[in-house]
Amino acid sequence: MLNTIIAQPEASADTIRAADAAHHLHPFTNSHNLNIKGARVIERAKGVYLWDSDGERLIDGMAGLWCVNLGYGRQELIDAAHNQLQTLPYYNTFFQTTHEPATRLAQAIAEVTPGDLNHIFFANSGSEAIDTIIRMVRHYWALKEKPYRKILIARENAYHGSTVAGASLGGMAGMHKQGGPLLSDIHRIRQPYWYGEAGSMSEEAFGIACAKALEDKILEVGPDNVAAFIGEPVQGAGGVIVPPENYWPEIQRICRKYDVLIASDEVICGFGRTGSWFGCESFGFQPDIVSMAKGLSSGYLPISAVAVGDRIANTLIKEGGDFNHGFTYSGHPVAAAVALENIRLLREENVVSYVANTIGPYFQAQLRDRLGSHPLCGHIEGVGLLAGIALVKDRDSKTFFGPDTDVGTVCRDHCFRNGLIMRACGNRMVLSPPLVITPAQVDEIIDKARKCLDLTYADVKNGKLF
Ligand code: PXG
Repeated sequence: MLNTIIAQPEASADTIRAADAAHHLHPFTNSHNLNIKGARVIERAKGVYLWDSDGERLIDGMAGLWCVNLGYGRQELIDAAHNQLQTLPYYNTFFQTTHEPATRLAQAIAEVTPGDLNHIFFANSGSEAIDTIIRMVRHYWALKEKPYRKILIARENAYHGSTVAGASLGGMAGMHKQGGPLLSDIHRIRQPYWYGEAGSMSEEAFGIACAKALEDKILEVGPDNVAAFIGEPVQGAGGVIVPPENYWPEIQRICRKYDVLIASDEVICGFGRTGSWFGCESFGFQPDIVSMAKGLSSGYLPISAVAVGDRIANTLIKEGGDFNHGFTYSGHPVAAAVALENIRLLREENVVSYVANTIGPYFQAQLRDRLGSHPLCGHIEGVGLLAGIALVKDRDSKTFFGPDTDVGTVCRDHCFRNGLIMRACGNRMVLSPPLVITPAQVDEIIDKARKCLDLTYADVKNGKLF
């Protein structure tokens, strides 16, 4: 049997689907429902397009899962992996050893990150980077003889990964219900979701109120018990929630006041997504520690990193002795070589300024001009090449769909059938296309999105959703 499985050079889509249903458990998926309808088999990709086993072309409005920033099929990234595989496919960095790809990548990340984020720890996924941050900041405070500074403050509707630590830190109710108990010493404050939660408050007043929630929480648990505050500059999986402009500077002021470290989770926002190298630059704050993954290698190979500022790093290095933490594949040479080439291409092709000055503004303007008045569309927010669209029952009275109305999933399925990947986060539709997308391709996404919003609206009107 194993021979047949391995030797099967070109399995038919049906064979793949059958094996998938029998043996493959998908992440964040109702496997029972998926197995009944069968998974769509994606065969190949180029630029911003994917092709399935029926030869249907899809435009990828999500850059995979917010990660394929340079688009698919970049020969330079393929060559970087190929060359590194031939020279040194694996070696670890535990045994008093290092290698060129990991060290050069650390140097390059130190260069592109803002401020004094000069020291880089490697892992393989965003979740592992988040675990690393938790262990590192608590260890830092222990070294500073304040072991009681253990509490991490995060936000409702934040996403920080799917390991026990990531799920605990994140604010996703559905995740908290499964696989507990969660990690202790984690507290959460409200999210800065102006359109959904501000009532009649102005953006400015709401930004201050949401930051004030942090100060209240710090005072509630005791400033001397707090290790760090962590947030995504823009919440991604939470539905692309862009905070009011004054939010992050105010958060920074409060953290500095109580000597609380700031951790920026840049797994989605990093590497150009918001029009700056890192989201914290777009939102006006300087973190003490940063997690990054996804766009670090444009998703071509799994790699993540934690960039550590001088304050924490100097203590760890000078006073910490062994840091008892790490992964077999920390700084994997092939993944590191690809990430380094990815950074080189981002720089050489001026991708970040293309997002900031050309394609980001075009994308944001077209979304608002062409979808903003759609009857289902309550509000559009976004920055750079990130956007979230709130689907509402009634625009004028700002009536949201109830939690049992899966309008987002219905819209997503229409998109999927009509050649567009647009993701639903609850009843918010989100877009995060490759950073190299052209204006004509943006138009194509918006044409398709408009059509699918119409189809979804027709379903709503026909009572199909209730
Ligand atoms: N932090 C943030 C901000 C993320 O977006 C992670 C950490 C965890 O990364 P890993 O590599 O461990 O998955 C993420 C990941 C979605 C979705 O449904 C988003 C993510 C992962 C899976 C699904 O939008 N983001």
